Amino acid sequence: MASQTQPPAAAPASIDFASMDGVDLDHFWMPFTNNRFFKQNPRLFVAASDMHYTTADGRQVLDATAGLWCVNAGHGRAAITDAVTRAAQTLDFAPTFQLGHPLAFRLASDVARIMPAGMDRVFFTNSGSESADTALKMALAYHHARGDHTRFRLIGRQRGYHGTNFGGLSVGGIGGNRRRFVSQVWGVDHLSHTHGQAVRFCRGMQPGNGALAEELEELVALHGPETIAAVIVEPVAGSTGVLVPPQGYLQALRDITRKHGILLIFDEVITGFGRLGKATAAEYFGVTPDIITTAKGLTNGTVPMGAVIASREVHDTVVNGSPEGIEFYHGYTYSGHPVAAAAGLATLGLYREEGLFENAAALAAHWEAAAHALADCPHVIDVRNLGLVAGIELAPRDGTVGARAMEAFHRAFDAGLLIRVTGDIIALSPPLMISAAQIDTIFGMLREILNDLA
Ligand code: PXG
Ligand code: PLP
Repeated sequence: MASQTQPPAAAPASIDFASMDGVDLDHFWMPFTNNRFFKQNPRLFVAASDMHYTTADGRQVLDATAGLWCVNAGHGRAAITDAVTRAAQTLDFAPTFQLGHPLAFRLASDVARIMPAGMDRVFFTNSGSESADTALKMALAYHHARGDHTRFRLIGRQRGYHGTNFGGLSVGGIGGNRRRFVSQVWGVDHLSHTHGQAVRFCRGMQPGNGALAEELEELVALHGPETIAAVIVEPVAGSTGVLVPPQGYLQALRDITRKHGILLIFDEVITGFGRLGKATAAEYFGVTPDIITTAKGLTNGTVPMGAVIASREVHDTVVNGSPEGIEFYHGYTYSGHPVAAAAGLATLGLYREEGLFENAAALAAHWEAAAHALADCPHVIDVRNLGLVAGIELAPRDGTVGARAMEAFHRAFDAGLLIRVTGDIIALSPPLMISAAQIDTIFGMLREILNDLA
């Protein structure tokens, strides 16, 4: 009956932020969640600091996933929370449609500074999903501004994840996310994912496989280059289980797209901001796309924000090639929100001052060795890694894909370790402030969990 009658609302000033007292689980329809299971078996965090969460029952949980791949500088960093507080007190909100405020411009400059050469025009969004849709629309606007009116096709990849809005969903390659939503963007096609003939237990990059990128030539031949606007890929696919590209693959995509006048978009929502030990995967792989999408690590997850970084060429074509007036009919109420921009400025400052990208790079070899040491554990059928990312694939239980990994997830949580699972793959991506000792703790705990798992 409690769900029928609304409880009296608490006065916000009286809320104890770290308390579950009086919390009703009924009203919040949770995203990507088995709501019925969760509400019977709630697992809740009430606080976080550096590498650890505190659970509602007062336990410490070591964060091996940087929240959801976003808390790259570690939790509760005072430099960021202080900046957020001061920004909210100074300028709670200001429009960026035909108006502006200093923080959005400052952050755009700071982002541009760490992007590949020539990529220095920054459009703000509120999430990775919005970044993906913004990038796709930017590509269409670019061709339109050039008078290339027939380029409308968008090419994604199987097992790609570009968020859940209609554009990103359409170029995305996860059947379960797409099938129920029939009205998708028209004219989309997909490349094969890069995990087809992947070498199992491969350390770092997969061996070269030019044929995979050559598939793009086949799509170009099929559809005609004059119909293709853009190709969007994650440099390393994250959500579908850490799929590391073959040597030379991204450069081959770059060469083929350039040859045919197609824009190349790297979705760096996960790989951006130090995950591979560099500011971007573009820098890590030495391949410069035309557009980069980011979110997550931009603000350390503290305030929602994303950014789409366009090359000077893409920006100038759209802005200078449009009639007088608004050049790009696109934007969000909260594009460049002052509180989010303050979080971004403080976050990028922390990355610089603490050398967090360099820390990730320095620990990558230790991380790789610790991950691959699990190769002899029961159920493990593959281990893959790059930078501070690892995927540990388990054999599925008969007939119940995902059940074994989900049990590992619950056991890990109860033992004090936060991991991510997708299907039967465990995906790990700790805050970049992690130490070698904490890496050993993560993989030591995982070994015990896997040894105990049926
Ligand atoms: N692109 C990529 C490459 C992503 O990884 C998005 C776009 C969408 O971002 P938003 O902010 O709209 O969620 C993502 C998000 C997981 C997991 O468990 C991954 C994401 C989000 C939630 C969970 O792997 N990636
Ligand atoms: N729906 C309505 C009715 C709106 O007025 C707006 C923005 O003004 C939106 C959706 C889009 O919201 P946002 O700009 O936060 O994405």
